[in-house]
This record gives sequence, C-alpha cells and structure tokens, in this order.
Amino acid sequence: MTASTQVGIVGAGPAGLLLSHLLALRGIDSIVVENRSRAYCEARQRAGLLEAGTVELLRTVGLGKRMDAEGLEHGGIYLQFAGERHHLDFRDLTGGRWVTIWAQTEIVKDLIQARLAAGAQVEFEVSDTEVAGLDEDRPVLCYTDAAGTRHEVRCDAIAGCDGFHGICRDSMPPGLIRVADRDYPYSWLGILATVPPSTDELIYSRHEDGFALHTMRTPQVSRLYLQVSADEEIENWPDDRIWAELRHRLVIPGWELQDGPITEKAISPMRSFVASPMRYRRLFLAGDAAHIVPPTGAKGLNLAMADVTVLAEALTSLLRDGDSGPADAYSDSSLRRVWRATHFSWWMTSMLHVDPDPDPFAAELQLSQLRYVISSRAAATTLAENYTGYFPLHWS
Ligand code: RFL
Ligand code: PHB
Repeated sequence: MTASTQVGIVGAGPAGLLLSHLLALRGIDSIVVENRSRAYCEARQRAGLLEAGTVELLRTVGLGKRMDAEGLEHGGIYLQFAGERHHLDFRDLTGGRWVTIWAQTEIVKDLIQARLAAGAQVEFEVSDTEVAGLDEDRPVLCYTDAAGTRHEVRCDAIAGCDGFHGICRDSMPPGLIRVADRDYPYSWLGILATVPPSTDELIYSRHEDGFALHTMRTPQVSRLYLQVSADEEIENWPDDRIWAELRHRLVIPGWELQDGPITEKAISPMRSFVASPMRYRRLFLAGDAAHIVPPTGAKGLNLAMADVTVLAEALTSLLRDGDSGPADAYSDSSLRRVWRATHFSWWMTSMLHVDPDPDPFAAELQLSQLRYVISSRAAATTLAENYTGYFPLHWS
C-alpha cells in the first residue's frame, strides 16, 4: 500500500505523540507508527517530574486539564547527606519557579486520546519499520501494520522519535553522527508502591552505602529508587530487602518511611549519550533517539518535549512557509539545551552516588559540594534554576 503525508513520525512515546499534536495545531498532517501496543505505551513506568516550562506548554496546547486537577506542584526538594536533611526552596531561589509531579504514563494517555479523538492516524503494533530515500526530497516511511500489510508512506519530512533503541539514528549515513557518551558504574532499582508518600517533596539522599530517592506519583502512590551495582539483578531484591535498604538510606531522626505493597520493580542502567547532528536532510531526531541522560536530574522527558516543540515550529516554517531557516537551526539550538541538561544530570549524579571502588578523595569532594549547595545561595540557585528548567520554551 502506498500513501503520502506531510510528516512521518516513528515512535508513540511522549516526543512522537506531542509532535503530532503540535503539528496538527499548525494544520500539518502526520502519521505516527509505533511497534508496541497502545496498552504497553500507556503503562510503561518512567518519568514523573515536569519542569515549569513543560507544564505551561501542556496547558497552552490543551493538554493541561487532568494535569492541573491531579498533578502535584512542588516548590522545592530535600537534599540529604551526612545524616541530615536540608530543604531547597526553588520559588525563593528562582523568583517563583516550581516543578510538577505528573506521570509520563498520564501524559501519554492524554496524548493518545487527543490524537485519536482528532482523527489522527496512529498505528500501534507495527513491525519492520524502515526509513528510506533520505537523499530525496520526499523520503519514505515503511512499516508492516498489525494485520500484516506492508505500507510505504511518502513524507515531506520524517521525525525519528523512536527512543534510544530505535532505527532512525542508525539510518543516517555512516560517519555522519558523532557520539559523546558516558556509562556510570551503577544502576537504579525503581519501585512503585501503593502507599501514601512519606514526604511532601522529593528527597535526594546521598548515603555512604549508596544513593536513594523518594518521589511519588499521587497522594496514594509512592515511587522510590535505590542505587544498585551496574550488573545487579532484580531477583536479588525481594520486597523486604528493598524496603529495609530504602529505610537505611533515607531515615533521619524523627522521620519514618511508610511501606506498602510493591506493584512494579525494575532496574535501569545509568548513561549519558548525545548524538549530533540531530538531522540529516529531511530526517530529524528528537528525544531519547538523539540523547539520554541519567535520571538524577529528571531531564529526559522534559528534553524530549522541548525538542519537539522546537521541531514543530521548524517543520511548520519549512512545510507551510517554505522557510528552511528554523529547520537548519534545529540541531544546534536543541543541542545547546541538551548539553546544559547533560551537564546538570552528570553533576547531580556525580554528587549523589557512591563510587563502587572506595575513593575517600571523591567522597570528600561530594560532601564538600553538598555542603556548599545548602550553604551558598549562589550554589543553591544554580541547582534550582537548572532543575526547574534553564531554557524557556516558546509556543504561541
Ligand atoms: P520513548 O519514551 O522511549 O519513546 C520511543 C517510542 O518509540 C517506539 N519505537 C518504535 N516504534 C516504531 N518502530 C520502531 N522501530 C521503534 N523503535 C522504538 C518505542 O516503543 C517507544 O514507544 O522516547 P521519547 O518519546 O523520546 O521520550 C523520552 C522519555 O521517555 C525519557 O527521556 C524519560 O522517561 C526519562 N526519565 C525521566 N525524564 C524526566 O524528564 N523526568 C523524570 O523524572 C524521569 N525519570 C526517566 C525517569 C527514565 C527512566 N528510565 C526507565 C530510563 C526515570 C526512569 C527510571
Ligand atoms: C520520578 O518521579 O520518577 C523521578 C523524579 C525525579 C528524578 C527522577 C525520577 O530525579
């Protein structure tokens, strides 16, 4: 089957779905192809923390209703080390900026519902996705649909929003992409538990036995993470052991961690990865397809949504007005934001995690940096302005 559209989008994660939504607001047609099922995309547990700019964007484009009713606005975080907990007040430090807890699963549900309600073509459970004809003016997106029919869709542009393991990045000509990356010598074990959070705002704890983070999803559901070794296996972590280790790394006098049934647990590696450029002719990469950050800075989802906000404007100029300037600037301008977030995520990760090889020098540097962050307004402001989102997003 052959067809044509303006923008072919690979991947129905937050990047691909939001891009399709934003393009529709500008009157541009797209198709989204996704190799997983709708149910899988809506249930995949991942990010939960949105920068103020991401929240405002979602409101502006008509996706803020449930987020405004059910999201949890936080004006700061707790930083814990050497057995003490300290509060950083983002509103005070940044002139009023904040963050919101609103799960990626909920954003994806709202986006899928909005796209389908608008009559958009979103194809789930496709296979053998390919992008071809990249040296022509109209590249082709090929896929086999859930019923087994092969499709070729001619596009004015293709957006690779297919995550870190997708096919679009590797479809670029050999030698074009430069990669800068870093693997960290530890992983995160994350759980979702049916128990009210034991804290009003997130707790980032550097403990001599490893990092721990207490975050949340709703007033009834907690999300917590533990630093574990890079080759750790989830079978080694029965629920009792997880709660005992969380308690050990998070406890301070006068505070208790409530536990409850664990409904989900998984281990994720920690990695920084930046591919550049994010474009070859009419193929554009966005989100995790182009870059990965370790989750300590809570930047991955925010970066994915920022990329496609810039890309939607660039594609609108290119396809509606015939102006290629913003498309030509897309990679460089996105990479400036990406590298700021990459540095911030690396810095937060390095400051809070314990090296598996004992290193007293590194440990003292971490503690000194943490003492500096909680005692110097300038240092605290650096953390706060990066955490709440340093680069403003523009969408009118
Ligand atoms: P996604 O979400 O990976 O979506 C890509 C989609 O493409 C599909 N796909 C294909 N479809 C068709 N054909 C192919 N050949 C395909 N190959 C792949 C996939 O099935 C998938 O549906 O990428 P996107 O849209 O760029 O979104 C990125 C975010 O998901 C990611 O950056 C965040 O989840 C990262 N992250 C966090 N980010 C934050 O901003 N704040 C956080 O608090 C935060 N916490 C986290 C996180 C990531 C985590 N993990 C598990 C990596 C916490 C964790 C534990
Ligand atoms: C989350 O809520 O899953 C979360 C929050 C902050 C982080 C990482 C993950 O730094």
